[in-house]
Amino acid sequence: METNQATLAALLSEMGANLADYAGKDITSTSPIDGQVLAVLRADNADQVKAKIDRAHAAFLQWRNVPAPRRGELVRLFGEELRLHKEALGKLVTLEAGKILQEGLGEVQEMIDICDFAVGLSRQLYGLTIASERPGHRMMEVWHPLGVVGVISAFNFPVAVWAWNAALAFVCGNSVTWKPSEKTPLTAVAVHALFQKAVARFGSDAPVGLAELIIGDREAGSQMVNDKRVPLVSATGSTRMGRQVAQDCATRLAKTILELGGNNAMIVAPSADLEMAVRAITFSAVGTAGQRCTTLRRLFVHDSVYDTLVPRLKKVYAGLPIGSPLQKSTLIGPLIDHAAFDCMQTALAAARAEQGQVFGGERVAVAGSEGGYYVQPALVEMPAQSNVMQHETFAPILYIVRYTDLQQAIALNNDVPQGLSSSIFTTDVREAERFMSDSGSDCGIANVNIGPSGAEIGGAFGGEKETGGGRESGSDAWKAYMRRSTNTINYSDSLPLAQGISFDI
Ligand code: UN1
Repeated sequence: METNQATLAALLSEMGANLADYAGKDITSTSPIDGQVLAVLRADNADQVKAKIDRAHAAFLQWRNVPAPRRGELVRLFGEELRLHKEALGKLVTLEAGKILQEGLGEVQEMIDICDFAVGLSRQLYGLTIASERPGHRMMEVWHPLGVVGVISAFNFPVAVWAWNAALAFVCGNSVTWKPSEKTPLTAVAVHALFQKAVARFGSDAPVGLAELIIGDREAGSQMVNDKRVPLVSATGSTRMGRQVAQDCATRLAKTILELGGNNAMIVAPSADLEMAVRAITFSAVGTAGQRCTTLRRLFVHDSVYDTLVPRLKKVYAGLPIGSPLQKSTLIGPLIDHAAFDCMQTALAAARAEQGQVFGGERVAVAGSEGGYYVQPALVEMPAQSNVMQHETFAPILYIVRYTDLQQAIALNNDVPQGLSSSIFTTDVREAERFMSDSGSDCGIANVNIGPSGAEIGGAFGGEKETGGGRESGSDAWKAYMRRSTNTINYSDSLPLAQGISFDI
């Protein structure tokens, strides 16, 4: 505890974050590494949440008038702060979320990448010109800032998810209020401090309140979701939470970007490069201790390669280095908490009851980290895609099912309530194309010869069905953060009506 707390203090001070500003008794940040308390913070009460949204709204009214390329300059400066403090923030992610150092750094790199993307975007918020049916008329489409964007983020990507949303929101002319997971408030405090450093360098045209951090529980989040000055809520987390956000926003007809549960599959076809498949399966099934929304959870293996692939996987799984994520050699860090461990054990018991053969899955003792929940990642051979496989369990459990026919495997890929990510390993171009075709995978992400996790920020990120349907990050995801205005301009000296209607007065 002493060591982690000393590390925490050093990291926060390097990033210019002052924990005294947040000290309190409401929200406890616990390190999953050893289960020890890192800090206790105060929660914002209803008045404080309201004041933050007030400030964010006032900031929006100014920020929308700052030219977009200038807005991009602020995001560029923020990207510089992230580059300078990548090690510190990455390590703090490790300390508070339990990711291994490589993945903590990777998460900060995703923030840097989206900043770069957003800076370019700040000069490319393109609209269309449209042919008018009337003589002497011009039609065009213009994108305008939207307002305060409310962001709800989860513990497993405690800093990158905010950045995907915020970097786009800022260049689009919006302000942002952020309600991070109660499990990871410290990383949010650090990011907020780094953003304020960028604001200080930027100058006075960045209004106070451009970025507001709301520390609190579900109630604080709910207050933000229900505030009519927040036209867009972007929420990442459980399907249960997302359903509530969707209902609340629907009541006031606000927009949402929902990034909810995933139940991602991979098909390993007869022609697959099995060496590559083993590496991709392992990274996507056990990386982040199975706690990514893109984690590989279901594996469909063709009958002809099953007996080669599955024993190889078991061999790799048996040798995985499990331990403190601060140790360079570790590949599997802890689960976030005791509750996550219980969910994993419940799912494994259900799998056994459904005739699953479980390999691994037990708790692993790590010396010096007795309070942490470390597990041996589980491989579960299932006779069929049964009930337990319909659910996302946020832990490293990989269910394996044999298949004989590609159409059947694609049907299994799609036969779950979630629709985030999917992949196929094949060197047969016909199979690859079928998997990505209109009658192929129904997910937001469909990959060939890579796993379902670890997406780059340049593509639109999100999924269908219970995953929520929203898209964040690259491509044209920025459009969700703006409002579209269609303008028709008459530069003639007559007033012809559309559809040829005659209306003489
Ligand atoms: C998440 O787990 O919430 O594709 C997001 C990936 C990461 C994002 C994961 N870029 O795995």
